[in-house]
Amino acid sequence: MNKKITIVIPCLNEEKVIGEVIKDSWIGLGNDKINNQVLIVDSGTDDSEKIARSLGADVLKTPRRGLGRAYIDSIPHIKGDYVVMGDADGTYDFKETPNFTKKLDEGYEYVMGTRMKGWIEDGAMPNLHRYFGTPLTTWILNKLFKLKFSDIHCGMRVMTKKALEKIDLRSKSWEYASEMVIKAGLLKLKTAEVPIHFYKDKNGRLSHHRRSGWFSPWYAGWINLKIMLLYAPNFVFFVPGFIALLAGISIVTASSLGLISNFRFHFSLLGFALVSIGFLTVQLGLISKLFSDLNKYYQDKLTLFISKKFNYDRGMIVGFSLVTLGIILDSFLFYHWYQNRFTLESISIYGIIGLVLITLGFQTIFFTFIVEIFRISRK
Ligand SMILES: Nc1nc2c(ncn2[C@@H]2O[C@H](COP(=O)(O)OP(=O)(O)OP(=O)(O)O)[C@@H](O)[C@H]2O)c(=O)[nH]1
Ligand SMILES: [Mg+2]
Repeated sequence: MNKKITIVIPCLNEEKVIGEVIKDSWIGLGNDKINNQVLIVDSGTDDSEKIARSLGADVLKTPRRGLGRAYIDSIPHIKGDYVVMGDADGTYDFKETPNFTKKLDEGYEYVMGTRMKGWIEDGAMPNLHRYFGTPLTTWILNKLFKLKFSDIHCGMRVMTKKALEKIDLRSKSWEYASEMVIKAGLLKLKTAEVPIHFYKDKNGRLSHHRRSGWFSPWYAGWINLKIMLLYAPNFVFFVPGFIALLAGISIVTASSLGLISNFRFHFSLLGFALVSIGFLTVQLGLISKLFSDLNKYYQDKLTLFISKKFNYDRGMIVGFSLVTLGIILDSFLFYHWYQNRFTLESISIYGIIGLVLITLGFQTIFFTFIVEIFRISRK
């Protein structure tokens, strides 16, 4: 049996163009108004709603809270098994819908349109977006999540309703674009790309970015990068955390073995700072993976090990042991200083190692506490 299709179109004061867009949508849906649906998510104040209803579209009125939020609002009102997403501005051509739904029939779950591999009308995309913003942010996302998309900002994208529900969109604004692609990757959905035509704004219509001023696309890029980093805890926490930790341990060890003779004190301080920053960063990364939404997507060995083996008693034992060991090491130094009439003639590397251990110990104690606070707060 043929799948039912819903085309979801967020709309913010698009009365100049929405009529044509809805007519094209029905063509893309084979004019089957019984099984299919065109759903306009309208947050505007102009005549878009009236035009949409007169052309047989369903209209959901929602407050103006951003493009991502408009899509989130639409989800309970989608009747189709397949969902087509796109703008109300006539820059995408919904007559191309069958090229996408064909892919879903073949078993794909999430299909991105791509303007980069398709056709872009002259003047449809500013050069800055076409040759800088879009390729750069697409490249970063692909690198961070090991994906191979060519146009992550393409507004035309098609997926199964199940895939959309699994993606569980959270972004309120333009960054929804990246979030969907990232989660399609993290959830290992079967993905594909379809080249599309991309048209310039019709006469008289001004894109919302242009209505909001020159800063708007830069801000869109900034929040898209933010969402990429929020879903990349390995890159943000673990890689820098472990590098700092290893570098710090190596420097402190090299200083204490006498392998570093010049600026020994400064190197020891550097090592101390790196160890403590690195350890803290890894701990924050673990907390993000254990107790946030990231837990759904990141079930690696270290996280599983900590969630199974780490508990309050063990954390406290390790933490207090490190602190005690550190205090013992530092008390030798203290004693020496006391005996020597409150002067020290050279730098004590053991004193520095002692401080490192005390710091790591206290960090472990507070990490243990925060983990228990999160555990007890969860039902
Ligand atoms: N419901 C709703 N729709 C919105 C909102 N903000 C933008 N839209 C719609 O989202 C679609 C995309 O907006 P555009 O202004 O074309 O932005 P864009 O296509 O991402 O950016 P350009 O590349 O400059 O065209 C349009 O159909 C808008 O009407 C909102 O807060 N609520
Ligand atoms: Mg547009």
